[in-house]
Amino acid sequence: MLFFGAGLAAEREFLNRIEEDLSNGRIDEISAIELQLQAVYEPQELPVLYQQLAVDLICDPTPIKAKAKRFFVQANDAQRARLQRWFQRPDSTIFSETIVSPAGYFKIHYAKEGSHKTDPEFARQCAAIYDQVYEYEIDVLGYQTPPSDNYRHGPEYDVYMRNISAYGCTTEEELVPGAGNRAFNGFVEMDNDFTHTPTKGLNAARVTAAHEFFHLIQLGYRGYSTVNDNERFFYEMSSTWMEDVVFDSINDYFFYLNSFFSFSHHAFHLFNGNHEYGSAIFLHMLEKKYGHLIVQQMWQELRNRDLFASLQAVLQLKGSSFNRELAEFSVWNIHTKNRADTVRYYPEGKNYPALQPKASYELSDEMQIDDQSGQLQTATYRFVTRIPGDYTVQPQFDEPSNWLLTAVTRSGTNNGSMLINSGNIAATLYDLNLDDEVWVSVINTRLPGAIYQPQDMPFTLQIIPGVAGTTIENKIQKIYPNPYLPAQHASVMVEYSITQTHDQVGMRILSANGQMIFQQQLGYRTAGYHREEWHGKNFAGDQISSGIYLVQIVATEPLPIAKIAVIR
Ligand SMILES: [Ca+2]
Ligand SMILES: [Ca+2]
Ligand SMILES: [Zn+2]
Repeated sequence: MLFFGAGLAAEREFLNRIEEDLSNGRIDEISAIELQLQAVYEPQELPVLYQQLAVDLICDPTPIKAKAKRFFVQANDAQRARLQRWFQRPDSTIFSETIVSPAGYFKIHYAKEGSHKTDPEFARQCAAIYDQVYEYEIDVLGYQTPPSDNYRHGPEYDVYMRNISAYGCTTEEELVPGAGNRAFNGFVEMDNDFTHTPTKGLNAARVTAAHEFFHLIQLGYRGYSTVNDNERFFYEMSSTWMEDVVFDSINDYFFYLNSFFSFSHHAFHLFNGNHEYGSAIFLHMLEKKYGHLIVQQMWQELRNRDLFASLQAVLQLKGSSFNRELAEFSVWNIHTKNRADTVRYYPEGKNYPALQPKASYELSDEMQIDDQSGQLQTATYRFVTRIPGDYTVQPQFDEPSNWLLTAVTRSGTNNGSMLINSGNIAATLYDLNLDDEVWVSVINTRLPGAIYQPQDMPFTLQIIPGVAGTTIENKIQKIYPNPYLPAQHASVMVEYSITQTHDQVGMRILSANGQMIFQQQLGYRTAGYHREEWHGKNFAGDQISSGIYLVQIVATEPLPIAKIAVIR
């Protein structure tokens, strides 16, 4: 059997075959999970059909185990028994040797002989590495210590050095009582020699320790079995980010970036064994803009909210929003390799691959792009100017408040200017010279549901030479449902358009006689179309009574008032 490094994304024979068999109904979800865990732990036991394939390096089966937990309930007895064995600690008669780390935080378990055999000196060095990681993530960065494992094999956190076709894995064990019923404890396994990983030896052990110990920390905030399929990527995104925070010079995460920058239209939350690691650069972007504590704040929020609500809550406190950062992410991702700007964008961006656009075009004449995108997908197009002059990019979206558009113009060594619009507002590109480059990204900001199921929505981009105006008003476009029946409707949606970008847009609800009963600061909103949610409650958090209410959006200037009827 052949093992390929994670950097060779084209060689995803094994995972691709599983995906294919799953979509054809040849195997079910539970079998797919079993096959992936088998590939990590006992590849020799795989069915012959799969053994013949080049089995990919599954970097970390932690999220596969998270998915397995969700399927426990619907598995039959035999399946459940087979899945359950991946959640048990390794056999201590095999992993019989132990070393307690110098600072006493960890106990390393390893085998003296057999297929899991570990060099005792390597195990000793790993023990010291785990202490170093603990001191950085807990003492320097300030994360809360992972919950105790209730003295299993002593008070230390347990790390098992095991021959696996992965870097490492963190397994969720027991619910910690009294922590909102979401915190868990667990244990860590990691490879016994790191000869098959792109980064080898002690450096691989270092990034793995930083990554897996951060998974243990995460479980203390929110166990991975309590999130849905579309939130699980964040565990990998943040653990991969953490590798580079603790060990800046190792850069194992570079190996995931080839795939990330080749498939730039993949959804932000895509979980395919590669993308969720590459997307760690989203957190490197946020770290550079707001400091490293922003990631910790997100984990704190995750104790009480779902993922996207947590991201939104934290970014709103910074005067930003998840949508805005998603739009800026598309701009940062253009500035890598030869286009890198380490002052304004990624500090290590010179080492990142160049983004592959979804398509490339020449700017000369009027043209139209018809395309489509699913939830949280970004479509990036590259244009090269053949006839100098001004150009207008006119987007057409059916639901304008679900879309953002960014445009970056670059000429020669000039990094150019960036523009973020939302909805059907035209982007005007002034004064392009011969061979100037323009990058336009179209971002679908609709949030996904609980299950990965992209629904493509069509859109068009018209490129028109010259400066074309778009007429847009300061106006509340639509309030729905109207009338609003609190017994039936969870909330009210307010759709509006604004002609200018504003740092602090607000929403007010007034009674029919003009008394303000509710107000919310919404933060930064771009010129264009937006949609806000109101839960039908007043300042005190009580449901309001029946009657006519006035809705007001305040941007650079107050928008004309719109009415809503509430019927209880
Ligand atoms: Ca223990
Ligand atoms: Ca680095
Ligand atoms: Zn992981």
